[in-house]
Amino acid sequence: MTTIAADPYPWPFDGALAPDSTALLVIDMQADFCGTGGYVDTMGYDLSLTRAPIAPLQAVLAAMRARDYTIVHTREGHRRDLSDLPANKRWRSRAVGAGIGDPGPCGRILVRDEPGWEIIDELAPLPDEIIVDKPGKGSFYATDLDLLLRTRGIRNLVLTGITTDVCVHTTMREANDRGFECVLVADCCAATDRSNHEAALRMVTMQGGVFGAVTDSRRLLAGLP
Ligand code: C5J
Repeated sequence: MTTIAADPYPWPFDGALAPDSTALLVIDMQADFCGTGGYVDTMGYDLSLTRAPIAPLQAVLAAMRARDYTIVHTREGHRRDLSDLPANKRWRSRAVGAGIGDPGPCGRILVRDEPGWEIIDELAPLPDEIIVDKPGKGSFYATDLDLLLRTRGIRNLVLTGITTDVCVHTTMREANDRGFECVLVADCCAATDRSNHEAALRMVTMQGGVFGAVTDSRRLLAGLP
């Protein structure tokens, strides 16, 4: 049995933690979510919250790269002609002064190939790592992520990134319904509101781990085979 310490159970449930069946998901660590002048900054949220996972994530990335785990990065963003941007998503973002598709200090907000859409330098993907571009909050919706994971025989997912309560949670729920065994790494995630982050972690652990389990980088690094 190979597991890591997690709540509410040692993860994964079947003790089958191994690099060939486990992937690290690094969700939306883009300038728009944790960089100065990006989407989250323009909405007026505290960037120190969404930047907090960077250092622990660097340690987890280094350890999992060294052990040959599959690494998947995601980017939320829209086509340059905005043909994949639902009208209500645009309307809501404009209502809070950070219109998706509109110009900002980091280029057009959440638009592909703009500076704000890029993954931050501190967590830049290596050339052989998978990058999944997604128009929505979940990483499975309108992407080939499910196909890529199943083709590699991945069954276990280690979830990190921002934001805990939105894109990370939506992805975890989608993955759990697809039968993937998920763990959320608490200090490698963050929300734009601390209590939302904490609530999102607690939700995972209800009902015996309704969406999987929660660990942290210390316990993950200590138990990683
Ligand atoms: C949001 C995300 N919060 N990456 N996106 O709009 O969580």
